[in-house]
Amino acid sequence: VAASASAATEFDLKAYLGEKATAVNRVLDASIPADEPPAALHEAMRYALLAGGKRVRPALCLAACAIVGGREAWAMPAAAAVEIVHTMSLVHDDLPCLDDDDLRRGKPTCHVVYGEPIAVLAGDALLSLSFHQMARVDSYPPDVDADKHPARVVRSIAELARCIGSEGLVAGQVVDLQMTGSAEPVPIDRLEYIHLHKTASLLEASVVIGAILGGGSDEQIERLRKYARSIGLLFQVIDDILDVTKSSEELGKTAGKDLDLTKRRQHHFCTWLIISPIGRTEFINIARDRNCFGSF
Ligand code: GRG
Repeated sequence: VAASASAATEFDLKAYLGEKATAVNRVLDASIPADEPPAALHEAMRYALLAGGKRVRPALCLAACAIVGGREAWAMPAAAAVEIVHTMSLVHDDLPCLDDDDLRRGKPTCHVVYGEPIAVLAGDALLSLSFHQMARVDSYPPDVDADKHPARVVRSIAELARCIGSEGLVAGQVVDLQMTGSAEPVPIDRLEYIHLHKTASLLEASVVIGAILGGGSDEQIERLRKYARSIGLLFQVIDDILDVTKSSEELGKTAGKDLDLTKRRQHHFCTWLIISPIGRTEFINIARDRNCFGSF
């Protein structure tokens, strides 16, 4: 117990994420041709995909694969795929018709650099690329179980498609959009729906796919799904808190956008109080300075 406790405290998350990001970035870099036509499209795709980002979803995918006893290489194409989907969702989210943002990952957004039509199409092509990346047989590592791996890949593709479609990520974005125009308070269950779909469902897919490709049992997969949904929810709550407590320079994107809805702010504030006493004073002071509480 002592040995495992000390191993647990010695785990360096930052180093782990850095190591996985480097490995995934290599695959991402190789996934889009740098100099094949149509140049503008490929340039825009590479610009969005290789612009940075923490690569949390691929790291979760690889970790889930390893935790059920698989080799990380078995999940590497899928790890790249979930990051590609995430990136395309950011490209589309930043468009003038949605969030209309001009800063992402510390750089001008895709549509600011390449124009709106190319940014839309780059997002489309990235979505297609993500499934290609997972499905192509030449991406299968040589040491996979040839009998079981193809079925695991198909199951993973179905999982990803479900988690990002009209029952997942896109659904969350639509409900978020509908709430944005509303003057009514956002009920907490509606807010949770948005977070679970818009953010948690891709994290869920990342973890579940990693576990499937690692050869996890159904029980292991479902337990990891539960874990992923929980951290997905927490991830979005923290993301919203950082939106208030950090500057645009620190975030690499426009700060203060997500808390613009007065009523939604109140829920975020309550959630913050519930989940984390750390930095509470700092949060309150900053939020008060920026007049974030509205009628709270
Ligand atoms: C997926 C088919 C399909 C369409 C996209 C526009 C849209 C539909 C969805 C928007 C989803 C969205 C922007 C969710 C926000 C999720 C979130 C918390 C992003 C920040 O993630 P980080 O912190 O960012 O991992 P980095 O830049 O580090 O990757």
